[in-house]
Amino acid sequence: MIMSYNVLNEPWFESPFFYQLLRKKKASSFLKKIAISMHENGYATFNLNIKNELIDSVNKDISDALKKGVIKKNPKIYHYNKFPRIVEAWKFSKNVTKLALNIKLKQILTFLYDSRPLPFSTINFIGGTEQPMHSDYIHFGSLPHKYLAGAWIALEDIHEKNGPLSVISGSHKFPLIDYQDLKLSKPSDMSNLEKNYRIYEKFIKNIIHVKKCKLKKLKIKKGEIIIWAANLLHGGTRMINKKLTRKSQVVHFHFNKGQLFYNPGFSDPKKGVYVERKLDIVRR
Ligand SMILES: O=C(O)CCC(=O)C(=O)O
Ligand SMILES: [Fe+2]
Repeated sequence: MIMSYNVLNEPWFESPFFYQLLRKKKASSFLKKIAISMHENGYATFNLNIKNELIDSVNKDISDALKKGVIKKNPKIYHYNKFPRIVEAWKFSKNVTKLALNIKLKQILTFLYDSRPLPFSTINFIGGTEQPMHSDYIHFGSLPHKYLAGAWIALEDIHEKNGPLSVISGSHKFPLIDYQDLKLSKPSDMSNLEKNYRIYEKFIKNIIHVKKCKLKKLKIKKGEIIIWAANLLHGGTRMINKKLTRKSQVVHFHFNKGQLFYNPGFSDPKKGVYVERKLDIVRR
């Protein structure tokens, strides 16, 4: 636990001075386009020409592990349907690791955060999550703030019926919310954390309602990638056809500029109380 740590030094693409900063950057138009999308919308989608064979190998590794029953899952409270959320598959699959450590993705994130990306939490999905809208910042905090990104890779074509990821463009600029803002006290166990998290989810739902936010479904093709900024609201839409699959892999990244990574579920940032998260960084 670390007390009274307070620095405001956010990633440059989140800065109000973004366009001035961008002008000074030497980078390809591809990188600049992604930075503009991250600044304006809080997410970007692109194609890095990931080999089809690699994706098929990831799918096979996950399906084999499921058959053997050797997988580790997210806690129950984050499951909203029968489909498992398989965490840390990189520990048994070289292909999951290879995908998570994609060099071009690393270059993009390094440019955006001006810092070395630290890939630390992989989740492999078989079906759509149907997870309500949320910001990953309620799960993973950093100091300085907002050194967090998500990268979501489609392992098959994503379309209307298999539960695409949806985002609220621009919501990364909404104020950071923690449990204390909602007047919730520190949970003593998972069941209390669940109570808090459900209240958080309702709060986000209300925000979306009163602000009349529009959800955008991102129907991307196999091999394409979505990245999102720390505070972007996103979630899994309904799987209209429950018989389908929606294979995808998420990697969360913190960055080397972060001096402390914390678990907001058990922290009280405004009082300077942070429960540190030791990163289990994806490595070969
Ligand atoms: O894939 C989804 O539907 C949601 C995943 C997600 O929110 C996450 O991994 O942060
Ligand atoms: Fe998320």
